Amino acid sequence: MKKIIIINGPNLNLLGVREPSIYGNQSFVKFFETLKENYNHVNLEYFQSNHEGEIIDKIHEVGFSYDGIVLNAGAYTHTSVAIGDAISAIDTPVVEVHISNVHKRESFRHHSYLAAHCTGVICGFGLNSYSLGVQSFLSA
Ligand code: CA2
Repeated sequence: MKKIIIINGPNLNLLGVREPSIYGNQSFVKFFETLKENYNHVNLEYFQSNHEGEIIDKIHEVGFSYDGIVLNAGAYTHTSVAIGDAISAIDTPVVEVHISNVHKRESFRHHSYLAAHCTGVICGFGLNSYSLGVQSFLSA
């Protein structure tokens, strides 16, 4: 069974609670339950942190044994050289995902410090971006 982890960064614990017009009205925990049912042939895990160092620690922890990381680093995507370095230091492939289409938004969201180290980037499909991210590791 493939081992895949979804890692969410800062503020994504507020999904479904605030800003539903951008991020929808479903909590991630609820969405994750459904995702696990739909992908019951996959060992799927979920981790969320608001702290850059904790995200890096998790990437190091799983990055030599898991089959894939679906990473929404939130705003750290646009600021964190350190998370980019962590991705390039591990063996496990990483797919960068975003709920919103970052290219339709402010210009500071157009640049990613992570994308160059990732297998690919998926954005703009709402929570379905995560399903597409998981799917990408299964068809690979
Ligand atoms: O679209 C995405 O998934 C983002 O990664 C979300 C980040 C944003 O900084 C990126 O540019 C794009 C922000 C996550 C904030 O999540 C919230 C969820 C509910 C309420 C408020 C914030």
